[in-house]
Amino acid sequence: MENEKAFYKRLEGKGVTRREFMKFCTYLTATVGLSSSFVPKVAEVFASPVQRAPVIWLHLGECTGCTESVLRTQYPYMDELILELISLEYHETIMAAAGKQAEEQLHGSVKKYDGKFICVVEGAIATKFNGGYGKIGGRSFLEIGKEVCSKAAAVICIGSCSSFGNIPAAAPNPGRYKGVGDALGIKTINIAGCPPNPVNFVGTVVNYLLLGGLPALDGLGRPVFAYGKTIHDQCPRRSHFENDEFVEEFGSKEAAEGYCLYKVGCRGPETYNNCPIAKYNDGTSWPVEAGAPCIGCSEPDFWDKYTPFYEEL
Ligand code: FSX
Ligand code: SF4
Ligand code: F3S
Repeated sequence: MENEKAFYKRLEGKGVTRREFMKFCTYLTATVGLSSSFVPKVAEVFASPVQRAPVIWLHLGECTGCTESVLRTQYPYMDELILELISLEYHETIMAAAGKQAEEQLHGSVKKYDGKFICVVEGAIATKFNGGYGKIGGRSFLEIGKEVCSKAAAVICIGSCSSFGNIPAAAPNPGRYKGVGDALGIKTINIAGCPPNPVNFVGTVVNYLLLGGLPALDGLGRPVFAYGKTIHDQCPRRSHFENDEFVEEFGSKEAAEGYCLYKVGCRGPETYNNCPIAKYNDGTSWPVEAGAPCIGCSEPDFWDKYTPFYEEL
């Protein structure tokens, strides 16, 4: 109770009312596919957590867009996410330590939380020449991944690079980059997308803390609550598709009228993600709503498979 009071006070100090926070919890509960009776329990996970899961976040072959995406989680603010929900032990983009000190922090936290931490991996792993195409502090991504992931309670791949290889693995792929599961031969939870929606990451962690386990996954390791349906099946432009009302050119009258983007390359019919429902930037918009076709960023090999973009395949 005391903890809870202190939590709401901290939120207030950041200009977030209890009502706004509850609104976020309702959105999060619905996104992870739980009934509304779970809303108070989801709020409790943030407000008075029984345990804060230790998290070690690795950056391998990637662009840091996934971290940028998570940093834009409006509720909970990133510092709340770090301090209230998880105990972030290592994260190169936002940690103060650098160089030798950072290396020590990584080794120290792996040792301290052996078998108990969640390893979040951002980025793919180079496998050619024993991993020689990607290194940090003299050690290859392959070596770091093997060591850290083997000691984790669970490995969450954030983004399509760690999930499936993605852009680092796009042809001709000289470093023979692969997704983490593939490179290390392990099972991972894949929060696909380039970048993924932060709510799907937060939802997966909340599911873990609330229900003591991981959410149901599809055949590609993606949580079904987020990747169970295609973009096309949830798209507000779907009636235009059915009525043969297509945009043939960007900037046209049809584009202004919000017609279907299939003929300008929309891959929504074969892409599994919850963008039309969850949206980005705190529910502001998503590619198709902004007039851009879906380029299939949450599907394996999307870069090779779906280019050239903006053309009907
Ligand atoms: Fe990959 Fe994430 Fe795309 Fe970038 O790091 S999923 S290139 S948005 O940032 O890994
Ligand atoms: Fe399907 Fe894309 Fe058309 Fe939406 S815009 S209906 S996802 S093809
Ligand atoms: Fe990616 Fe398509 Fe959503 S490009 S962000 S899956 S609309």
